[in-house]
Amino acid sequence: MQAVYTPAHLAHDITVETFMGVPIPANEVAERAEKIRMALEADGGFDFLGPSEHGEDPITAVHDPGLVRFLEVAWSELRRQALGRPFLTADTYPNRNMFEGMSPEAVAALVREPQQAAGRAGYWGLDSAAPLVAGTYGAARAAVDVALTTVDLVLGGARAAYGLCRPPGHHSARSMYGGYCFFNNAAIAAEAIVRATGERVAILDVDYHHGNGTQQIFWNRGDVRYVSIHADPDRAYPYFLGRADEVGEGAGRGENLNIPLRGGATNEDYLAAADRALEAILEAPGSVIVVSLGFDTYGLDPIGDFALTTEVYHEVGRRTAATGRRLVVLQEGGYHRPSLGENARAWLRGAEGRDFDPLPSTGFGEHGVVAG
Ligand code: SP5
Ligand code: ZN
Repeated sequence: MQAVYTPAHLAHDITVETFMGVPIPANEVAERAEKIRMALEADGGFDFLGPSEHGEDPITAVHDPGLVRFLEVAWSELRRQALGRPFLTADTYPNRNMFEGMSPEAVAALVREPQQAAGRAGYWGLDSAAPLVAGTYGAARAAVDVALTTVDLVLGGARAAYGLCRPPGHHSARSMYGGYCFFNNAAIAAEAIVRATGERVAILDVDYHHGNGTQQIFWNRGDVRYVSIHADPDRAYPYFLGRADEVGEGAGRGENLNIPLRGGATNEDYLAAADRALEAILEAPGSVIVVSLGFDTYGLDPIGDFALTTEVYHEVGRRTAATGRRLVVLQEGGYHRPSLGENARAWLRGAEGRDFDPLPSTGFGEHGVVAG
């Protein structure tokens, strides 16, 4: 299988994030993508290529140009304020209750993007856990190019191709970044496929978290079906979207399927959910599935609470490919670094109909090899 990768992600070199106001070691670190690259290289069955530049138009096809401009200048704006911060997060977010009693028209007319970086980050941002550093914009642009190059491979005839996107994308909405995500790589890819083929596209999101950004972007669209398996937002980020009764509106009514799972969800629970998800995808026409691939569903993931093991990734990859649709597989989350490479290898080998044997040389170190 062809895999698209660029070292440009290394410039998004974050070390610290904040969780409930407290600095903690960052989860979404550069080592994640390097672990995956090294495991796929060791496998020998993956051909790597770099992304080609696709410019800004495919980004503004799904994102507000104001978000793009903010992300481009946010770091220099912060520098101008000379606060000496290692990364940018917001001071104040516009909680919707700030505007209670005001009409939507009044809010649109009166509420504006502020000038200072701490306010602008609140205007465009979802949460305080998505640190922005000097190299973030370049890395996020490169991740979009990785996604679009993966699309090119599949539209050029590949049955499946993998884009090692970093930073990830699925929490990023039309006019909002957050959740370690800046541009929505999967949504940009899906939109590019719709525009290139005129076909309907399905997105299968198997990251542990609900892809609120992807859901928002296609909420009222009849041409992109979004299907997501994730932790119930009653207990997990992004908390305010991801419930089963969110089905889309207008032309998009019935095109959004959320499958929230309980804490401790097992391989068996997961495969049942995956079958439901794939069935829903096959109910609508189309020849391509964009997969938002996350491994934060893994049993040892530091921010997830599912109980999955490596072999379920091989099986979900296999079942997804068995739909007969072509696959644009794009990396989202997954934060247990010792297992990321093996889990990616398992999923992608499954998607190619190949068997999976764990590589002893990439066992899980101090955690021991986790048996299925
Ligand atoms: C792409 C992706 O997976 N984004 C995830 C964003 C999650 N942001 C909130 C992280 C909260 C970290 N919580 C640590 C508590 C561990 N019990
Ligand atoms: Zn996630």
